[in-house]
Amino acid sequence: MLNNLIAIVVISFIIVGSLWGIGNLLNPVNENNMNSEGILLVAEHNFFNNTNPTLHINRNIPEKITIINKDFVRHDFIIDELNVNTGYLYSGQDFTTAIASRESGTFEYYCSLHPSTMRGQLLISDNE
Ligand SMILES: [Cu+2]
Repeated sequence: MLNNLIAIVVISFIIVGSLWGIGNLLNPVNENNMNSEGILLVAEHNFFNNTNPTLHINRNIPEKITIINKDFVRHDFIIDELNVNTGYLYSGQDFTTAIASRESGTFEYYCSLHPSTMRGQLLISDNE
C-alpha cells in the first residue's frame, strides 16, 4: 500500500514536470511583446537580435534589459562604462539587469567572447 502511494506521488511529479516542460516549449519567450518589460536581446548565431541593434534609453531612467542565450556557445553582455556585465551565459540561460546612467552619451555594448561580431551601441539621451 505504501509502495503504491509512493509510486503515485512519483508518477504525479513526472507528469507535472512533463507538462511544465511541454508548456515551456509551446510558449517560448515572445520577443516582440516585451516593450513594456524593457529591452530584450537574444544572443543567437553570434549576434544580438541578428543585427546588434542600437539601444535607446533616457538619462536618469533605469531601463530593464534581459539577455537570453539561444546559442550553444557561451555569451555575455558588457557595457564597461556603466558597469553592466552579465557574466558568462550558457546555452539557454538568461540574465536580467538594469541600465542606468546619469550621463547622456553613446556607449558600446559587446560580448567579451565574440567582440568582433557581437558589438553595438547604446544611446542615452537627455529627456529634459
Ligand atoms: Cu558571444
